Amino acid sequence: MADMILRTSLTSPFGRKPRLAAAVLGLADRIEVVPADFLDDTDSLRTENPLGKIPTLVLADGATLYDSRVILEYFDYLAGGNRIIPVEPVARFAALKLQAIGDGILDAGVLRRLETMFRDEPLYSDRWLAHQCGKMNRALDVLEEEPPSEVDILVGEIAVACGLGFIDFRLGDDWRASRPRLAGWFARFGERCPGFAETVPH
Ligand SMILES: N[C@@H](CCC(=O)N[C@@H](CS)C(=O)NCC(=O)O)C(=O)O
Repeated sequence: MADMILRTSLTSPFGRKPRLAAAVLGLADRIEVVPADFLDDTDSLRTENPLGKIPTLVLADGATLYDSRVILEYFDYLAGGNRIIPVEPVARFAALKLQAIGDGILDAGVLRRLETMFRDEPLYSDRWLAHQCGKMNRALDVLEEEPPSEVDILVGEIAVACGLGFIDFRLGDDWRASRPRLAGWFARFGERCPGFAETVPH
C-alpha cells in the first residue's frame, strides 16, 4: 500500500529520477504519484515545498522531502542503504559526482526550456541559450569519454539517463551523432533498468 506521495509531473525529468529509483529499489508500490503543476499558484506544491519545485515527496506523517537528490537518498535508506548510493567512499563520490553531471545537464536543459516557455521567440536570449548549451555539450563529451556503468544502477546512472531522456523529449538535440559510446550506453540502460519504459516522458 502506498504510504508516500510523490508530487511531480509525469514529464518532469527531475521527477523521473525518484520514479526510476523507486522501481530499481522495489519501492514503487509504496509511492503514489500525484501530479503537480509548478505554474499553478493554487497547487499545494508551494506549501509542500517553498521553492515550488518538483519532485517533492510527502511522507505518511505529512513531512516533506526535496529535492530529487534528497529523495533518492531517502529511498536508498528505506531500501536498506548501499543500494543506489554506495557506502564505500571511492564508489560513493564517483556516484554522487556522476549524479551531479546528470543533474547539471538537466539544470541547463530545464533553463533552456523555461527560456522558450516564458518568453516570446523574439525575446529569446541567444547568448543565454548558448551558455546553457555549452554546459550540456561539455558534460555530454565528458560522458562520451567515460560512459557510466554497464552493470550498476546507481544515482549517477539514473540522473544521466533522465538527462538524456529529457534532451530527446524536450530539446531534440542530435547528441548521439558525435557520441556513439554514450548513445549505446543509453540504449542498453533503457533495456536493463526497471521502470525505464514506463517512465519515458510523452
Ligand atoms: N535540484 C532540483 C531541481 C528540480 C527542478 O528544477 N524541477 C523543475 C521541473 S523539472 C521545476 O520544478 N521547476 C519549477 C520552477 O523552477 O519554478 C531537484 O533535483 O529536484
